[in-house]
Amino acid sequence: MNQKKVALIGVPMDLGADRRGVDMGPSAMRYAGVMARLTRLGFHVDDVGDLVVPRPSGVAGQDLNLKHLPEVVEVNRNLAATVSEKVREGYIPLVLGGDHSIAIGTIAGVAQHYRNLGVLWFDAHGDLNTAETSPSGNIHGMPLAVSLGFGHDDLVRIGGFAPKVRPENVVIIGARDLDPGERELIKRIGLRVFTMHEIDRLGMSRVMEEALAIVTNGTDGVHLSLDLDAVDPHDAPGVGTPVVGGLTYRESHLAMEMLAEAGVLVSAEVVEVNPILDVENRTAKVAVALIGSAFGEKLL
Ligand code: HAR
Ligand code: MN
Ligand code: MN
Ligand code: MN
Repeated sequence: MNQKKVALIGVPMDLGADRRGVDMGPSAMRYAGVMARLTRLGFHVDDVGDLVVPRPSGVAGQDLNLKHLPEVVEVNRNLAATVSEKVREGYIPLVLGGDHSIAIGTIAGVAQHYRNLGVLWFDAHGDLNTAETSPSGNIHGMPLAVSLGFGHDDLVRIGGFAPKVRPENVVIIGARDLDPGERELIKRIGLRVFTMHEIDRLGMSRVMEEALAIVTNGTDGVHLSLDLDAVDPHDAPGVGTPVVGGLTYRESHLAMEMLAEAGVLVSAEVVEVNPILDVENRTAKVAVALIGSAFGEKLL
């Protein structure tokens, strides 16, 4: 039998965000036992280690409302190449962030092989800003826009083609903090966003049924982009931009369990874990537990 293989790729990057500390996310998730968790599920796990993240070169990109643009581009180019190589070798890449700007590189690498990629984007935020709409200039608020083909050319063209994904193959789940420009883009391109309001009304089970139907319709694989700030700060306090009113521990697990049952996952990233702001590594532990569920761990 062909054993399923997972490639762990750490990206200790925090230059896409204002608050320092998410660069320690990969260490925190390794410490919380991500390797053993996946091995126990029967996966062959290859930890390729951490990518090199350059020191910030001062104020480059500020004038464009794109903080640390050259560094973010460099890291994401390397990440795209690493992810693409691992997919070619038959691995499911699992990227440990790092701030959410690294989704640009992960998706660029995966989309090289899956030209009709579906994306499940769990987040309190939309990550649909461009330099023109961003209130902060932080690139971690932009990666989904970039993957859809909106934003600065240096970001959009990573991997040599654009867009990486189409709006009809993407859903956001858990949103509760959307900027005006993001709302406008969502309406313009018809992106399906399951806000907390819909999760409250329909329940996570129905939301995931609908979300999975969308991301598997006419696609050749599904990418999971899991921002830990989708989870309520009560359960995941160690994130840079917490927003009250998020997913409960069980709602987030149910979502991952249903994703695993669908059997469509081809790549994943887990981002925005900030050990500096955490309480006894709680958020990294939640992250690793959710990874377990997404990769097939069952309660019985
Ligand atoms: N929307 C805000 C901005 O663009 C905040 C985005 C922030 N944070 C994240 N990404 N963690 O999901 O600056
Ligand atoms: Mn995010
Ligand atoms: Mn977020
Ligand atoms: Mn609780």
